[in-house]
Amino acid sequence: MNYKTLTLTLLLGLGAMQAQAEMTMNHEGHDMSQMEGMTLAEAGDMTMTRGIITRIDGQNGKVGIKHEAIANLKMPAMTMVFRVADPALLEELKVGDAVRFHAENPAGKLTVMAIQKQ
Ligand SMILES: [Cu+2]
Repeated sequence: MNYKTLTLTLLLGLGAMQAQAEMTMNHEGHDMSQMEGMTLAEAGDMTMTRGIITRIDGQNGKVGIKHEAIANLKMPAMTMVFRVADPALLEELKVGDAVRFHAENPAGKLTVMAIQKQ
């Protein structure tokens, strides 16, 4: 076995292991996706997405955002309502504001963790 073949074999082996790990995770359901989210947050993944505020409901801790694609959630661009981690995040904002925000999906509830005016 020459060096190139060995490298290729190793890469294929890694790919198979990764695919297997992903399949295992899919079987775990919600608990696992929650843990994944926490791991990403701990790793400092604060992917910011741009959007426009369409609705503010401070009392219920909700905000409507017309958002661009959210890379860390693999979500396409759309207009939707998010929960906010802390209603205080909405204090400085009003409908029509252009913002940058970071959203996560703990326990299947899409939540804005951080938001700021652009
Ligand atoms: Cu969305």
